[in-house]
Amino acid sequence: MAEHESLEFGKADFVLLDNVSLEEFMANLKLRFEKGRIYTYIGEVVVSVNPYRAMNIYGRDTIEQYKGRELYERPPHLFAIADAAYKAMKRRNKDTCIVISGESGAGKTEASKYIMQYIAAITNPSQRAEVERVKNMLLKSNCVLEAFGNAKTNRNDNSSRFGKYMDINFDFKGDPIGGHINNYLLEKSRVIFQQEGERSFHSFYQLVKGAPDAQLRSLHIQRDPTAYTYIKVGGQIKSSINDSADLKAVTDAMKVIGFTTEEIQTVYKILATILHLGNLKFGSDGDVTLIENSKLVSILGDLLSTKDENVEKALLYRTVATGRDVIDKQHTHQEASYGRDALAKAIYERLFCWIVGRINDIIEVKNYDVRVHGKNTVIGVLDIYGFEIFQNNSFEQFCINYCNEKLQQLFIQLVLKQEQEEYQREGIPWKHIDYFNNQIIVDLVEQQHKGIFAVLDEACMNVGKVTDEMFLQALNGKLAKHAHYTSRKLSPTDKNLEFDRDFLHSLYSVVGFIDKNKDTLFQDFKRLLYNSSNPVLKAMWPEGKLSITEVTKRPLTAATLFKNSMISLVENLASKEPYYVRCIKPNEVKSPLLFEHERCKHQVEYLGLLENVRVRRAGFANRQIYPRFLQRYKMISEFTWPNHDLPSDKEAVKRLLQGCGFEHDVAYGKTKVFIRTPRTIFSLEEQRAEMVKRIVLFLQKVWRGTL
Ligand code: AOV
Ligand code: MG
Repeated sequence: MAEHESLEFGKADFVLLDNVSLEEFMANLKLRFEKGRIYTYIGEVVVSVNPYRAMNIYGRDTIEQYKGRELYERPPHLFAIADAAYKAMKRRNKDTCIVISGESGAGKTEASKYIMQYIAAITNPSQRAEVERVKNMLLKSNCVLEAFGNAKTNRNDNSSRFGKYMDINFDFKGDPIGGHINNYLLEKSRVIFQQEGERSFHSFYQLVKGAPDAQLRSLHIQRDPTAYTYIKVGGQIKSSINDSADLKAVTDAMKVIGFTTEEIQTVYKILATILHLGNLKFGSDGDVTLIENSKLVSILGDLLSTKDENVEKALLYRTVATGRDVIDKQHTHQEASYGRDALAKAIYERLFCWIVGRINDIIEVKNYDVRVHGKNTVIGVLDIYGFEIFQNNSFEQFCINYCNEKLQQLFIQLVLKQEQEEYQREGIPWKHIDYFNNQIIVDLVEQQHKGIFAVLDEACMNVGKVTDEMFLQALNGKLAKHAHYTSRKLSPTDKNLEFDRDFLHSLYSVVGFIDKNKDTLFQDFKRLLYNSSNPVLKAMWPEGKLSITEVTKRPLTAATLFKNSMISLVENLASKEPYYVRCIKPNEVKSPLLFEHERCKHQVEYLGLLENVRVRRAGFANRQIYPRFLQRYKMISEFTWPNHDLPSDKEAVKRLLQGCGFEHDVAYGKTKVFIRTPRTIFSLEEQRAEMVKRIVLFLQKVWRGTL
């Protein structure tokens, strides 16, 4: 129960609802949104509704209000969760994590930034320079990663097109001393293609619109984004974002983090390379494939610090080993275009991973001796791409949505697990609760041999031409009987994977699945980049060192890599004490006023929020450690006010609750009192408010001398 919250703003915690029904849940959510209360609890979970307007609730004064407080003492807020995760980490030496989920545009990335700002603000009271430096770099890294990893989509103007998990390391004093970022599957297909109304990654527009003239000249780039095929496919160059101002912020952030001038220049050369690649056209002369605009070849040679003829050769030929012979095989027109696009995607992805790697090199914990300084603990913050469904959904949406389903699975498992463990720890009996376990959906995708990814990998492994249709046919054969797979019959125009449950809520076109999963990049390109005389570029492509005859091992497919990274992410999260933020997107039109009932209801359902409330209520709605409980309510009992003389705080709490007639509604754990129904909390709060009023009146009279 939060302080200063009146019922005019609805219930601050969904466990306090009179009846746990979807209608009541929605009514409370709506009321709070309309009253500008965007956060509501379910126990220790924060439900957040995107306000789509600037809120004056993240400033220094608000931070001070939440610092060191317990969850129920203040109105629900992200800061309270951040503080809870921080306190658990500091007091109990536990690694914790904050998992932020919700669909695309629901407010995850914004939430993760506020959480990081909060942690930065409450730590390092002694202003140690080294800690300040680390904090600054952690905060600045967001700006760089967003420039290269976010883009305007039809659902969100600043949509994360990669998953991000950031560990912040703390020393024994609870001050940040470093961090580490894991990034997950960047949606690299966006480099060459965007759906209508969308943009490529912000970084390209920032460069073209914001770079100084001299820099653009040296990159042979015109100040006109529409001149570049790759970044104009979506027809949406403008956005609500100020690209040129952002370029400055990003470049400054890179400098602060510690990127060298040479590294920053190389980053922009790579962006320019991609823009030029997109304009490269192939033609044919009889059987011979040609580059039509050969001027671009020398620009590419210049940008990549390599000879023009090497660039041309890598674009038009492929070196193949046949037995002992090595021959140059010319690409067809189609192969050359495929190779060019694959190169553009690969160098952008590699650039992105390299940027993350460089940030990690710089922010990793250094000179920390556990023997001297004690255990270094971690808070992890997960901000992943949210669930999304577009008109046309492909391999990327399939991976993104699988990832969301996996996190949902973890949520269900951990929230229950956490409850059960707490009851066990405190010595209180626990009654098992049934819940929908979506493991069956996760298995459908990731199971060995039988899952969709396994079938896809098998199709990709086949020598000879395997088409997307053949893959779909194989799926239909293997999964026809699966309860949640309802793929349509094959027809030339209908190449869809279909599922009946919410996450996979929709249709995915299998077109491109095979290609995207194989993710082939001709070796010739790797060698080209490795042989660049630009050392930064060379360092990004170490595998180009291998000669043609040495390259034999088949690389893992995109789906397998993603699946493995998701499995290890989930293992990592499960090993920490989790805190959850569940974000809801109130409408499709980014309006601060509109609460679209059906949309919100749908999200509440697939996030399993009602189940969450039920689980929480089936046990105990509220729990507090004894000293805290006394501190708050001691004035309502003569046995405890102003101080008690009982042997322990636990005994004092018992006495207080007996006196109020709540004995039947509570259980006494080892360190905490557990209160079953919200009504009891209400009543305690009312009595407290009444007593506080009386005490204030009494004191006023004393001061005025009228007593
Ligand atoms: P997402 O991270 O959940 O989507 P964002 O955090 O990018 O969503 O939020 C989308 C937009 O909503 C932001 O750019 C803001 O304009 C607005 N917004 C979100 N939270 C707040 C807030 N607390 N206060 C004010 N405005 C907010 V995605 O990355 O697409 O899954 O993949
Ligand atoms: Mg995001």
